[in-house]
Amino acid sequence: MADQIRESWSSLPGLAPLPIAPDLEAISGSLDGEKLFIRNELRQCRGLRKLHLETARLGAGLQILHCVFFPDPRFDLPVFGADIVAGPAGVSAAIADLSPTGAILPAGIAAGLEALQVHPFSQPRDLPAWGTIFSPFVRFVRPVTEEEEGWFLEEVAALLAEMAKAVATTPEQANDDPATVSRYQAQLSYCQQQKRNDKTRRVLEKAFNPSWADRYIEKLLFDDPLPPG
Ligand code: BLA
Repeated sequence: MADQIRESWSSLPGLAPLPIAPDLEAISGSLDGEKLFIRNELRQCRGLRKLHLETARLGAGLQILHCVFFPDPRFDLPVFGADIVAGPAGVSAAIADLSPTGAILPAGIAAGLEALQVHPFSQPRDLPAWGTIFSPFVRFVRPVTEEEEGWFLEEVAALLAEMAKAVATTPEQANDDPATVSRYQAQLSYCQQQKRNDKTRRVLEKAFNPSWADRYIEKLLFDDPLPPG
């Protein structure tokens, strides 16, 4: 899936590096006596202020893929978000969504998602209370077979394709356009809600320490967008 995401970046307009502090690019820690490695990749492009892919491995056990495309609020674009958490027993959580930065998704994107095949996963999962930020199309499952893992990858590929299409065709609006301001507010709220995920915080606090985890979450994982203008 990481390769699929990197591949999707290559088609984006004006793709450019987004500087990252060297101490955040490759991180080592330890959790329950096991080594923890985190790799962070950052890009930006026209329409998206930040493309973030994090891949993490804890010893031979836990593996995490975390990815968010944060839009530039001047563009009527959703947030692409995905998270996969896998343990020795397999993937426990696989979630992917194009989340609205307005009251609802742009009509073109909603129509595109409406037309996609919905696969009959055997173990759908319930969203946590903070999950009100996700769209009605959000996929949150525990995939239990290779077939289901393949379905999830297919659905992510479809979301990435919808996103790329929208990025290519969405015009820029002014900083002081009320729509820009409201998308900025919606992205603040997206970041706020994601920060309520105690499971992410707990893993990072245990592997590093609470103040490191807090800084990592605030500055890298879910940093607030800059006010437009
Ligand atoms: C769940 N996220 C989890 C879990 C862990 C992490 C350990 C519990 C697994 C489970 O319930 O089976 C850990 N995720 C991490 C860590 C990082 C991470 C350490 O990304 C470090 C970067 N989370 C996101 C994004 C989304 C997301 C972008 O970062 C969605 C777009 C969702 N993760 C998400 C959800 C859950 C989860 C909805 C389940 C939470 C719950 O059931 O309470």
